Amino acid sequence: MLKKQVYVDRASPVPVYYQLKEALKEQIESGVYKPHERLPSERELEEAYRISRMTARRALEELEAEGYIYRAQGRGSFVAEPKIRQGLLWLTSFTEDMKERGMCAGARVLEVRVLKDEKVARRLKVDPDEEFVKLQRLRTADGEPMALEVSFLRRKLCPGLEEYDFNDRSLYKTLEEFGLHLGRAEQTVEAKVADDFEAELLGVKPGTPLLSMERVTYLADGQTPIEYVRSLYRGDRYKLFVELKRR
Ligand code: 16G
Repeated sequence: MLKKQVYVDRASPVPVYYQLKEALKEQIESGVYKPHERLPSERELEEAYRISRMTARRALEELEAEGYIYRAQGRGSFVAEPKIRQGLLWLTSFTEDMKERGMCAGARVLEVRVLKDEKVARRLKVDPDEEFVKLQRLRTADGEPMALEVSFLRRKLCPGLEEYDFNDRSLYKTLEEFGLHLGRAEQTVEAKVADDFEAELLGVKPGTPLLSMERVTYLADGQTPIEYVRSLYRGDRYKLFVELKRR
């Protein structure tokens, strides 16, 4: 199962497990090992590189935590599907993003509620007494959990939104049906690790890296806020892409 020997430099200040991990990562990215193909076992790595079992295990454990491989009890380590590359330029919906990739977007509604929320009002710079429709969903792609999302919509702009069944309906499409045309959004991205609740819903181990995104969306006039969203995307399945131009 060892396809190509990698060079491990014992004299290097870079730990051996790290060198091995980076080398295997490179082999996965360059297609030496294809998605769902089995990787060398801990024992095979141990023998091939004359390293300790612990060193081999650590390299594989970290590759798993970073989303490059998945491990099946008693069967070994396998190459994971490549990460989904998410562009940051356009204001798109999860449904549109998935459709573009030929995947089927799905949702499991966890909570729908009408409420007031001071923090959200502050984020949207609206009256603290305003009502929001809170919508919490687990988002799936071809049935696989991808993101956990909680959105707050200004109810007075879309009264009755809470009546819709968002298990099989796009939020952005529904807003368009209300005549609310979205124009732009402000978004931040930061790193987070999955806690027990998030991990369970997303089907990952607690501690898995997540991309935490916060978005405030405005209507086509560019200044009327409509939505505040917190999205937690699986860091082992997603990477962000943005094109930069030299100033
Ligand atoms: C995306 C958006 C979220 C929006 C949702 C609508 C990010 C970080 N978040 O997940 O703000 O509410 O799409 O999706 O991109 P829908 O129209 O498929 O329901």
